[in-house]
Amino acid sequence: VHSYEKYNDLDTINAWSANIAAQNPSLVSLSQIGTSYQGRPMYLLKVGKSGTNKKAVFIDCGFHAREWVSPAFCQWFVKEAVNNYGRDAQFTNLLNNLDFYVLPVVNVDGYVHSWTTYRMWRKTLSVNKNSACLGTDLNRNFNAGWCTTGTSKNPCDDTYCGTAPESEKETKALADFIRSNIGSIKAYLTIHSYLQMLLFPYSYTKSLAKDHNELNTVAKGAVSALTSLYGTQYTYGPGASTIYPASGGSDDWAYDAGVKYSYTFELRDKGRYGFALPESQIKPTCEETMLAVKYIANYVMKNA
Ligand code: 0X9
Ligand code: ZN
Ligand code: ZN
Repeated sequence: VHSYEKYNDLDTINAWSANIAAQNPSLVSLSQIGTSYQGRPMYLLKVGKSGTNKKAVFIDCGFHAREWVSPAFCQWFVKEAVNNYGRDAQFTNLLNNLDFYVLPVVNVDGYVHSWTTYRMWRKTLSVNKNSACLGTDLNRNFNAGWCTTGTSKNPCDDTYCGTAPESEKETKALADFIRSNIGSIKAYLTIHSYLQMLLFPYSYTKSLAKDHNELNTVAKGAVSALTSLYGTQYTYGPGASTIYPASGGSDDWAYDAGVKYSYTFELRDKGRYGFALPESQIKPTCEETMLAVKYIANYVMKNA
């Protein structure tokens, strides 16, 4: 049975997605953007009041299988949208003026594997030629300095970049969706854990992004909104200098594809529990993260 304050398995998340769309037809719609290596559907929720020429914010969760608080946040976000529409003026305004594309679990095969077989799994589950090791790191598989730094060419490593950019079906499905909607998507938010960081391009190079100053200012505002709730400390900055240089990431790719407001969240905590964040922290983590996401969305609504 589904709960916003527990970790839900993939079947429960998929059933929840279908339900929340069916219960809120004027606000939420469900589609499928692709199919995983093992044949699982990749579902996408579109959240917003219908309108013409709306700008959109794309949010994905569950890139890395073991980062369970990430899919929990995507579910929380959709719940808050549905519950606050028509009640909270700020959220109503956001949903009237923007569409949010929410992809609750990108790495569906990996997520299932982290539930059934190995809790600390990260990658996909695709078979690698001439290797007994499975999977590619989806966040090293995008066409952004692909396989040049902070990544591995060894299929047995957790940061294996794959055989080519977008070699993974999941990467291709996500990139195809963004390319198809590049005219409307103004922000790309990808939710990971853990380390309490808000990162923006670049990670594949130490060069600063053309929009560095604006991205930094927006990050600062988003982090201060987040911290205002419970005092949770976040650091922010370009990926390469804030976390580590690493190429092939979706944030850098989306930015170079033309999505200016491109951010990676690394949610709680800073390592005490790490990926095994207790369920008691789902609610506070999601509530504080909502403030940062709404801050960015408001900025995009007014400035993009
Ligand atoms: O290394 C990653 O993919 C992310 N950290 S995680 O611990 N969740 O794996 C950080 C991604 C930052 N952005 C890029 N490297 N492009
Ligand atoms: Zn991650
Ligand atoms: Zn709330």
